[in-house]
Amino acid sequence: MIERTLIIVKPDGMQRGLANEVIRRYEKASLKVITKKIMSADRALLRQHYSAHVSKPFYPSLERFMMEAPVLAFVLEGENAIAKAREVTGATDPNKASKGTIRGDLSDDSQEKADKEGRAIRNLVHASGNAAEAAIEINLWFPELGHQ
Ligand code: FUP
Repeated sequence: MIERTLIIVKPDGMQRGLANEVIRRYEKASLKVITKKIMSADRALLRQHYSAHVSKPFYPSLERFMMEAPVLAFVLEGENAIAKAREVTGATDPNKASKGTIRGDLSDDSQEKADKEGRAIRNLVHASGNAAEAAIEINLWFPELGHQ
């Protein structure tokens, strides 16, 4: 099935100049960038985007991290785009992410280090988790596209 999914290059990826490398990796997996924009996420947007996590202890540090620098948000389209993008992205904890994935190859951070230092995991990218989340997130970050 042709699907769309939302990717965000987080502040660590932007600060390290990895946006083009990240896009290249999804494109290599036959996913196409439909639209993209650099923007500064504000609190209201992040609270909606991370609505499942707002009440968790790590949320304030996650919000701080996501507001550290502008991010690059983009929509990918392609066959099984949601699962394929998650594969290319790798596991949430970069220390557990496989080689060949964005997080496994390009991030040295880990959940353990982040917890010890009381901060969010710097794992370079966000990729929508499933079809319902993808639809909500695309609408949230790209309302100009109209309902998916
Ligand atoms: P993911 O689906 O990979 O984005 O991961 P989750 O939805 O589980 O978590 C959302 C974000 O919160 C992740 F990118 C990392 C961050 N996080 C932390 O910083 N610390 C934690 O203890 C758990 C999650």
